[in-house]
Amino acid sequence: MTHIRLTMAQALVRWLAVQRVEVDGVEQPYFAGVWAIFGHGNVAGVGEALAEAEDILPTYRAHNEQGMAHAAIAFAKASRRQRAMVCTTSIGPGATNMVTAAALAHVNRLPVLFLPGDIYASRRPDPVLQQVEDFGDATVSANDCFRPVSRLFDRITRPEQIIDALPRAMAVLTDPAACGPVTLCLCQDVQAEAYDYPEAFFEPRVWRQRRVQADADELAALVAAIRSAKAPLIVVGGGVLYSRAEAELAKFAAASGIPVAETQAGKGALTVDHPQLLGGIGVTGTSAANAAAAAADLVIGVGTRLQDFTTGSRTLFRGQLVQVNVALHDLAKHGAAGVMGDVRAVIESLGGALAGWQVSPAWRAELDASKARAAAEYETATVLPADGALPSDAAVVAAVARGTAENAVVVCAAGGLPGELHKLWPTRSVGGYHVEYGYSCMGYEIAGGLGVKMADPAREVVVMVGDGSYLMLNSELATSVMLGMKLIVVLLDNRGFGCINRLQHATGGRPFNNMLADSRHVRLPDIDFVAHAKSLGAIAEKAGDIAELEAALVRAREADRTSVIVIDTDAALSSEVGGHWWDVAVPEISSRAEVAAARREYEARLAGEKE
Ligand SMILES: Cc1ncc(C[n+]2csc(CCOP(=O)(O)OP(=O)(O)O)c2C)c(N)n1
Ligand SMILES: [Mg+2]
Repeated sequence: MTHIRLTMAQALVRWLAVQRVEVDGVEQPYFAGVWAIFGHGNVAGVGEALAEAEDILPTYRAHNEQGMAHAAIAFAKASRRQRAMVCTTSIGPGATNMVTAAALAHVNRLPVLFLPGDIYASRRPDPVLQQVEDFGDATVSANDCFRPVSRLFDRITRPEQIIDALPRAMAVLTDPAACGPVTLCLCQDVQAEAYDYPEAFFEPRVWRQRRVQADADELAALVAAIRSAKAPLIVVGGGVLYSRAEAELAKFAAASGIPVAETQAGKGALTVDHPQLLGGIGVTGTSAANAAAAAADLVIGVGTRLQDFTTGSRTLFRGQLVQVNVALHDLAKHGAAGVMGDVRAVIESLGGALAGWQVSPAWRAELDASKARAAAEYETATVLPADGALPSDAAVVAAVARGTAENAVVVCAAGGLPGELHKLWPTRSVGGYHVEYGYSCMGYEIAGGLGVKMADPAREVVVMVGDGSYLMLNSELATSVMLGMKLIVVLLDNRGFGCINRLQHATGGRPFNNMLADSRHVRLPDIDFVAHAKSLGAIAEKAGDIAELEAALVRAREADRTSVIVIDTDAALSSEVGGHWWDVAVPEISSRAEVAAARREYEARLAGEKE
């Protein structure tokens, strides 16, 4: 057996570069590149290896480790988990800056390979700069923070360990059920240590999406349940997109007449013109989808993890629940019956078994009526403001939808916008909706938009972001300019945390610490977002109203680089239409009568006395 003498970091990089993936008959590298912010913990080891390998594995520099990890994760989500990126950092703060992003990837089940530097395996210089010393456990480092938010965690303390660790990492990243973040902590000294690696270790390997076929009995039970259902409903989650099952879903829904409601992660699988699509479901759902959910005697969850926004904190579904999912973890949730299997494989089987079967005309008529009502509600929700009044977020959402390309992808994550988008955004092309609502992490938007653009530079990417989220993490705006990855960013400035302010009001609280004006201050900041965005290299302008926004969108679409359009919106407004109750616990004791009243209402809800 021939051996090649390389440092651990060199071997690692060489191995990553030859991992390939086959998607629809086309083979390409699985890792699209490496995001890197160097420090003493990775510059000499991993940094040297990446510089040598620039031709086979591109390296990208970012401004913030969390931001670059958001870009990597968004890349994987937009690539429907077929491809991923790597993130390498120094030890200590650089590494722990990625922990929030690791949690985001974990919740959303998205693949990303984290390579944080780690303390010396030899302990020679202990405590090395930035080492978090544990008084009682010498094996602990700051990177242990990644453990609960990694699907696979490993610490490389000897160079030959990667021969075992890397294939295991790939197996997790590419498995539909186990998929999520993998963290390999790279001890600083070990990165630089040489070893005689077998040449065969660096043979290119092609990974393919595994499609688990359904168990015959589980499938037969679901077919029987559908046949005897009077009012069946499909709830689609992100699994539909990751399984690339959108065409099969569209066909099955059309043929059977079973209506489809979508979660935040599942939105984007069907386009707005699909006759069976009822729109978003749950707390931020449309009235059509939620009426169907309440009336359904059979709810079929397809590739969804049933988080509380989907189920209205478990108060929305009344019928029998069946979970179609490739992950065991999701199958028995909320007392559901399970069909384990790849979503596409299961839908194909259902289509075959139910050929010729259709929902009853009564259920179809009920759905058509509620769809017509929801269409009218859309017009009310997105109405233009009266002269001189600030627009609602909903009016801005509708204008952005009108003013962007058919192939545009809208990107969002936190604030009031995800709710408005879930209800109102008309998906015009598959994958055109990218809202991270598993972790709903403020600061995902711009960095995430960058990752979405990198996944498919031919698509227009429009990032919708609140002032709060923008201020929390905006620095990858400069990276988007630097890399020529053009974004259209629409920044809705309502001068504070508008959605939490509304939630505070709804739970009886007084306006406190959410809007800037309600927060402790000596001078109210009047933040010039246009100047800020310009300072990072973007084109920026302020739109005074919806008409100006539409004109600015035309300019932004023609521009040669990232543009930021700022528009003031009314913090008090959110769409009244649709929606469902959300369990947010209200204090049992308070000096405020409003809180006491909200508590009484909350208890009535919990007791099921109030709908
Ligand atoms: C990292 C992070 N911190 C806190 C929250 C809780 N949170 C959700 S929305 C929000 C306010 C967002 O403000 P902004 O982006 O201006 O949107 P708006 O609510 O005004 O629409 C907060 C603080 C969060 N989701 N993520
Ligand atoms: Mg705001």
